[in-house]
Amino acid sequence: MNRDGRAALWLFFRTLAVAVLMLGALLHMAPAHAEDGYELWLRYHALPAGEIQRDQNHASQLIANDATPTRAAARAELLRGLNGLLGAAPPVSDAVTRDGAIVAGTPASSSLIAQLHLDTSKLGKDGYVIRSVTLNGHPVTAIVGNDDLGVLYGSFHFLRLLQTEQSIDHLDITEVPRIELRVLDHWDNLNGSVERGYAGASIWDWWKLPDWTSPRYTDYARANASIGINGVVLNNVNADALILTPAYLKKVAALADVFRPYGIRVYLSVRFSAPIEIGGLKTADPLDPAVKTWWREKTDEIYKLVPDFGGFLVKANSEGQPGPQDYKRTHADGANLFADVLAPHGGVVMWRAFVYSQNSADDRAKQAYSEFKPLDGRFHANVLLQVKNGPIDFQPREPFSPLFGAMPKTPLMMEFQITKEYLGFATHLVYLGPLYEEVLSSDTMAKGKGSTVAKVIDGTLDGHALSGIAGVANVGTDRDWCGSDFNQANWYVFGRLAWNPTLSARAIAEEWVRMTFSNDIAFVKPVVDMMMGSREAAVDYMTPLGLAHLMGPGHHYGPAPWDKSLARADWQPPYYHRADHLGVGFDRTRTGSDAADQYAPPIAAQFNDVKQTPETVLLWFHHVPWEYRMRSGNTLWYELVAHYTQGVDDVKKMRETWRHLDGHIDADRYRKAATFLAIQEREAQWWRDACIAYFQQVSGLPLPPGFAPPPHPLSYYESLSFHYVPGHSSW
Ligand code: BDP
Repeated sequence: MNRDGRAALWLFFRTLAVAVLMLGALLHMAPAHAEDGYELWLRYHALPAGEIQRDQNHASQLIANDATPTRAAARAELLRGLNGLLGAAPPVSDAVTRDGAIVAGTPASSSLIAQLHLDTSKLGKDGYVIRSVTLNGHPVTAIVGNDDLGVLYGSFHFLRLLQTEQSIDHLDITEVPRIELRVLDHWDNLNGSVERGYAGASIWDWWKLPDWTSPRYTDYARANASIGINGVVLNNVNADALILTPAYLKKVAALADVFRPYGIRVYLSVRFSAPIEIGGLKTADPLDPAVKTWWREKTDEIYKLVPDFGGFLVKANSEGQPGPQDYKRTHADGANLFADVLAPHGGVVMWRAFVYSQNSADDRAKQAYSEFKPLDGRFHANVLLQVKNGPIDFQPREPFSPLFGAMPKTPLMMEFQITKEYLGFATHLVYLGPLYEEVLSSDTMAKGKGSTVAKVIDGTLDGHALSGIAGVANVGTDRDWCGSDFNQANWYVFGRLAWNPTLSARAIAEEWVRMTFSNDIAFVKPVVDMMMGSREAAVDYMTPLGLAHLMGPGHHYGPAPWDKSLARADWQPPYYHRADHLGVGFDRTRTGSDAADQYAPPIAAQFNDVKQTPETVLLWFHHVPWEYRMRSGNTLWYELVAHYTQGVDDVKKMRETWRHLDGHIDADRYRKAATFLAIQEREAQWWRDACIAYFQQVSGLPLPPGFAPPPHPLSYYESLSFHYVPGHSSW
């Protein structure tokens, strides 16, 4: 090739390179992907110009060393957040040379922070201070932890202030979590399915682990750390013993390595009979020396791979799972077996109180209390008893479990469900903040007035140092993580309440809306109102006035108050509603199952008396005649129909609210929520119509005037059947 030819070729390649660079720059400027919800509430999009100007005065430089993985994570998050929110990340430096610097660290790791002489001794491992101070003659914002993790949590808090357009002048914030173990329970199976999961498959790609650790695991850890979640149970409570085999433990260790910088410990659900299934033993008797040795060695093996392993979660003698009672031992014997092998390593046992037996004729709502209350004081120090919020099973509304307040010698851990197994799956917009708040603020009266469930579980009522709260995760492989953008709010509110169970569900909803969608008050206000009303709407169109467990058999989709197809009586809706031509509801008073007397005397007195029982749980505790006069003066039958109808009307209003908000946010997320609300309205209507058709047939009463009759006969609703319902593939 001659000189001209070479020059032409060079010119061609140079032009090509420039074009590629320009295209690259253009692509870089465009959002990496559509608004698909992947960013969750950590959506660091540019703030309005005025806010940027204001905040930039407090972000002129960043002094934060990255000498440990956790501090590196904090620094990276601050840079990422500031870059996104303010359009540019501040320069990182070692010294404060300008007004408006951000200084993040611990007294031990930063001489600048040490100069502040803050008392960090009460912050523990997780607490932090964010304060506007003067350093080297410059006004700066200090984000201070006693430990690296506090710095990370404080960094997320600081970014949240920016995201929600709070003032960051004159900050003086001190935060210490009230509950020690703040855990997400994944009901994920090793085959990739998720029990009661409605957001795709399990995010754990067991097959490719330990070699491949998806970047998604890091984003998951960031999301958890941003709301203070510090523990993750990786696998389903209906556990597969294989998780304890060496091959899987290596995979578990790889996940633990990803989570460690974010302060997240891993835990495993274990199968009680694992010594038989993978250990070659003939028994899993908790008092058998060989069984004890097996668990000791297995636990030691786990800690070699995962030195900060959190411990075990155990579902035993519940719904067919093996347990200590198979060997005529107690739940305490079973829990203590694990406690003893975990104790030398600092691990804990989270032993579930969700037990009920098909052999017991007693009211299912009473069984957990009957089983565990007598064992109070028999558990070793590192056992937490994990109790579902209600006495039965994550229903749209239940009274709080009578175990709260009844076992003062045992740390009780709350178990909430974040995934909406009983609340319309992924597509119904049901914000669970009000449900969690209602339970946490319930007064057990165990030690007089003010003995709230929150105080039981944060350990303050009975003076327990160990405290915990768990939420059954709603996370899967869907791009939006949770099956819908609004479901993300349930993950968020769980974490925020786990940090501080006295926060308000409304305030948390507002934070979340601002971070996830928009700070525009014309959007924030109606959306927060809609979220706050959504749980009551679902209660109304599914199970009003204290009804429970009316859903379809096994898969739990849709209404089926008539269904008797499952073998166990206590899996059949009629067991729960007890409707007959005289009335409806489960008599749990002294004339019935006497479950009400499991509560502290003042509460028991209230629940035993039909007149004093809140109407929200009326039919939970009483079998009430259809013609019974409610507080409104209307009959029970009228109120039941009215509530069902109200639920549907509320969803219609939610759709209307959303319709008016078109244009306030990106089209993709707007459209998805709009479509899901349409599904919700259709299904709410179906719940209402099917339940009214059923109860009308049982009561023999005409529909009260003014209410639309169900469009189909009862036989139509009864004939509907569903296949491949999500969340129900594994058993
Ligand atoms: C029920 C679920 C079932 C769980 C069980 C549990 O339907 O899938 O295994 O709770 O919590 O609500 O163990």
